Amino acid sequence: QHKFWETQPVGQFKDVGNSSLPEGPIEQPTPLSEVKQEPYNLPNLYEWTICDINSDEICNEVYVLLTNNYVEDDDNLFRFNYSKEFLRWGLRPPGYFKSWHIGVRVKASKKLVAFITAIPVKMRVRDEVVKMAEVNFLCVHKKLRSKRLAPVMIKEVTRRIHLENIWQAAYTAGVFLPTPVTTCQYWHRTLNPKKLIDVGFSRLGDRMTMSRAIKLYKLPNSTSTPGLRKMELRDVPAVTQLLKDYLSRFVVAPIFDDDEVEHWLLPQENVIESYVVESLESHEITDFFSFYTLPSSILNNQNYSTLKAAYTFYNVSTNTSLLQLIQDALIIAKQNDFDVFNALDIMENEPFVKELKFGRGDGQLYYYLYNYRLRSPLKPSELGLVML
Ligand code: NHW
Ligand code: EN5
Repeated sequence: QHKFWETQPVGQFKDVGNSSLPEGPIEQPTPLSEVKQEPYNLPNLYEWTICDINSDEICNEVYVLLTNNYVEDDDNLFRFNYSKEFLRWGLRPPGYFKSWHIGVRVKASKKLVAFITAIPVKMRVRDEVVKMAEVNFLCVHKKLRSKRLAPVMIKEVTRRIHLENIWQAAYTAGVFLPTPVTTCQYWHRTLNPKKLIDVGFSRLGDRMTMSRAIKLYKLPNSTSTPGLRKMELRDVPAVTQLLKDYLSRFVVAPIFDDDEVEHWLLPQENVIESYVVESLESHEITDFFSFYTLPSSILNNQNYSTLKAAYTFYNVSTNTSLLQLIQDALIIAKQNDFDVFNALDIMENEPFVKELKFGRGDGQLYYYLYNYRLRSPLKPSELGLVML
């Protein structure tokens, strides 16, 4: 059934519900000298390459591969269209390894036909802090699918992660594999109803007309939270502290230091936006929200070629209700011409998606850990991790 995944140190379907198995690593690390020193073999026509994302030319090759071959929705109407600046942001956090940006080229033509990446992250699972990799952007060109290239790529990224003495990983996928840590639901807040309906992203339900939809999703012209402003470099220590305290509530969550908060949250146009609430009296930072920009290509539409989507990232509320913060995020996203604002039902997101007129998506996102067993699956609300 899962000829590859059955061989890997992940929770197996046969063990689901067996709460007698211990929590923690499934297999122990081996001495680094015993990690395979040479790359795995690829089929003869192909070769490994390190994709130096700092190079404009190579970054563009990766961008083109993903733009044409990365994740689509169930009906193949949309395909994620990560921008080059976004890829640079997502792939170069503090301490990143360039050897973890792995490509496959056709030997003869040098055409880039497959890609997989990992970045380092400090993850907390209950009381244990574990150095992990986050694996993402696995992509095989459409013409090379179903040839068992993906397992080779996964083994190769695993080997390079092991060479850095890291033995656990986290990853997400829209497909169901052995065995999810949790299953999350996508929710979508319509900002531009006319376009979403025109491109098939959403439909007018029964007894809903276009003018009623436009009215239903209308938002105030300006934000309501006093002291709300864009995050600046000087806010980094306060935001790190808020995030540290907040993420400690979840069963699985990353641990970010100041450098990581600066990298992941400092605003970058068309990549990541963060807003803080600065108390008008004490000038303390009491709350913040953030969202990233991830457009999708619209496949086969006469009028539109891209859907501009915002995805909620990390939010912390202490003085301002989360509901009001996200309402302000929606207003800012609307002002910035986003068509839709997306969220998963992780962390404390479920109540606000229900209150703020998000609609349930047709996609789910499964979260996985590699070489780390949990006694039982988590609820989405026990998860404090967002992956790009
Ligand atoms: S999820 C997005 C993945 N990418 C896409 O969906 C893009 C469009 N699709 C493709 O490019 C975010 C291909 O269909 C891909 C599969 C490349 C997906 N995760 O080569 P074969 C991520 O990037 C298994 C894991 O013939 P293909 C996360 C499948 O179950 N496994 O298929 C990535 C089967 O194994 P099985 C996946 O269609 C996490 C085998 O691949 C998978 O030509 C990676 C078939 O291979 C997926 N999304 O190529 C794991 N999709 O056992 C990291 C399929 O069932 C693990 N498969 O026979 C951690 C490693 C690090 C550890 C460190 C200690
Ligand atoms: C890992 N980092 O399926 C990446 N998206 O719901 C891998 N649906 O956009 C993650 N099918 O429901 C892969 N509109 C998993 C995600 C793959 C992409 C995907 C879903 C998530 C999505 C949209 C469009 C569906 C188009 C037809 C959707 C309905 C929204 C509607 C708004 C108004 C109120 C009712 C709901």
